[in-house]
Amino acid sequence: MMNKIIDLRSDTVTHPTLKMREAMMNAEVGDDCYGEDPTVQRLETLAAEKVGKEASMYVPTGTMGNTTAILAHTHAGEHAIMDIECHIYYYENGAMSSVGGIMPIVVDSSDGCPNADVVEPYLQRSPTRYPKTSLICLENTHNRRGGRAIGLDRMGAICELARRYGVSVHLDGARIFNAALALGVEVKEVAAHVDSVMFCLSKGLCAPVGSMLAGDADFIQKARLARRQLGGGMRQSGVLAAAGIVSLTEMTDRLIEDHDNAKLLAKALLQFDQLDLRREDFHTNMVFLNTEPLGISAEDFAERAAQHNIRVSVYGPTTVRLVTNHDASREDVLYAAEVLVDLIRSILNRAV
Ligand code: TLP
Repeated sequence: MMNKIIDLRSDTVTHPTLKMREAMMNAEVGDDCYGEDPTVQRLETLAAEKVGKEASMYVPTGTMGNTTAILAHTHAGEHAIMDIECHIYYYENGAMSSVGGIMPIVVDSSDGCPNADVVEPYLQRSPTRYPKTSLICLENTHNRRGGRAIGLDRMGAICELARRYGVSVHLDGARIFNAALALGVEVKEVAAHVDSVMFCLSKGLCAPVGSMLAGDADFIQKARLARRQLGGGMRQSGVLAAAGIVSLTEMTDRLIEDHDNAKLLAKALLQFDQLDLRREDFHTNMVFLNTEPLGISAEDFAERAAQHNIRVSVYGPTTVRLVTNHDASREDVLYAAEVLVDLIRSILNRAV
């Protein structure tokens, strides 16, 4: 058994690279609440350029980025429409409601991008008799939909509808660089039709901390007030932003390795017809596995994998998620695949 623990729970487990640590040590800093941190300013300019927006703001987490966006786009008592499996609804502890007074309308769509014909009736409702719907939230790549990269045609359709009704669109693009890579387009194109986009530096891009929220200058001004309300105004945050600059300048192209490794992992698992996996479902750096055909819970599967030093995350009673990342090399992933294949084989053999 390999001594090293191969951690495939998430790409959030990645450690900052040596270059990041050096950049952090040498970062020029100032009090960012006075607008005086040159490293944060460099990061914000660079991030805005990358996604083709006027301005951007550095936030400690993706969750805070999404919440500040919702606060800046809406008023208490309004509705926001989103996919039922999206991170904002599923994982963010109701921040939009508890902090922003926003009521989510959740819709179900197999690829995670709300369908225009399902959304339109909400936008047509009488403003005097119903709450106003002021925001649509999208997610790309879509985490709980298998790390799926949602096509630009799908995003375009919902953005066009939103524009027709004067409704804003926010994109949770935590993994927007993975999406662009999988779709074979520029990151700017993925963000082109949305009003705001949040993306994370701390996932596959390996920064220790931090996400960016981008949009037009007026929107980012409002978002800065919302960030302060949430306690997200930071001081000499250039120390952290320095790592984010390395993320954006040196780490985006390498995400292809994560995608390739996920495909290797998926390929090994595809041999089990019982698992009902489909090659076309592996878009980016995630592999989801249903443990039901194995007759065991996801919890049980994760425990057995951990006994072999492979860490996976439990995503539901019978759903396991594996995420390839910078800290698990191709060899590590091939080894993990071998272990998991053996494990699944032994479970299936015992079941007959
Ligand atoms: N996702 C984490 C967990 O919270 C599930 C993970 O391991 O994938 N949007 C999306 C699509 C995300 O996947 C995440 C984190 C976030 C937002 C929030 O980012 P952070 O953790 O920085 O608040």
